Amino acid sequence: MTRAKLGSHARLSDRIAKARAMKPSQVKKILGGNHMQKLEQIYEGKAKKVHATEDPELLIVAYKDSATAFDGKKKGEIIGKGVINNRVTNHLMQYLAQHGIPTHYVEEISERETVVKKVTIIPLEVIVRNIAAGSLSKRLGLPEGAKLASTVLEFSYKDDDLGDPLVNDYHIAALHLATPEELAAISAYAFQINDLLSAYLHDLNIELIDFKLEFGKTAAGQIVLADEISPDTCRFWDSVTGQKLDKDRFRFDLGDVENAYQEVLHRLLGN
Ligand code: ADP
Ligand code: AIR
Ligand code: ASP
Repeated sequence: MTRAKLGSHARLSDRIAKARAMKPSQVKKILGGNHMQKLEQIYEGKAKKVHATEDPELLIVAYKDSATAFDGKKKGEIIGKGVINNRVTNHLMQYLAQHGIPTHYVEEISERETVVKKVTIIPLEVIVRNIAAGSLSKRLGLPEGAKLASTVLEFSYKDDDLGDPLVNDYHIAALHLATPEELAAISAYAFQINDLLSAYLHDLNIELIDFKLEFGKTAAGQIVLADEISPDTCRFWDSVTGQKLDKDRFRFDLGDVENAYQEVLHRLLGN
């Protein structure tokens, strides 16, 4: 059997396994090769559009090239970003799923579009930091690049109008943003994701400096990793040169933005 044949068989069995976990209507669509129909747009955010599908439990997210920073105050475009962030996110979500992290990922249906499980987003930005940078450096006067003695976990209330303010466990409880049980599960997943991604990326000569996650609750009540994991939502530094391979190049006008995103895709997927 040729390599190409083996590859296509592997992909088919993956799809069958995925379909087995689904409802009959979903199985039919996936095995039949008919991708989920994109219905009306239900939301347009700063980086993605979200569409309904004929299945009330599934959505299609479509990644845009638009880029924003500083709560939308800085706006621009990073050509090809939508394609790269879609592919990078899906690759990393599948890696995490293989290592026991539940995610919203279902199926990539085009270079910019992915079917995901519809969740109720927990309105928290879950931020994990290994090295001081960005707002942590500013807030605590730590030089960018300073190694933190232990991993820092932060939560911000996801609200652009308020500037995504930092909140702690007490705010989260008082505002009913998440229950203590949900917060414990989210925190445990965040540390596990940090360990898995840091090790995986280190082998590709990428240092995972910090990143932002979002979690949501499925119709069945399961907490899953949602949204995206990409150069828009992580700080990636080249392990050897220290070069920034992420959205800081756009935020601070460092140039070579498209190349940096392309380089991350290349290291992860070889193309
Ligand atoms: P923003 O809303 O911050 O501008 P995006 O442009 O990335 O961000 O829009 C995507 C939106 O979809 C975000 O608000 C995100 O919380 C939400 N989202 C991500 N994954 C899911 C999901 N599986 N189900 C429902 N909403 C999701
Ligand atoms: N982040 C936070 N809000 C939106 C995003 N994308 C990510 C940044 C960075 C981390 O969270 O991309 O990787 C910490 O950001 P900051 O600005 O708080 O230092
Ligand atoms: N994603 C946020 C924004 O678009 C924060 C950032 O990435 O700097 O403003």
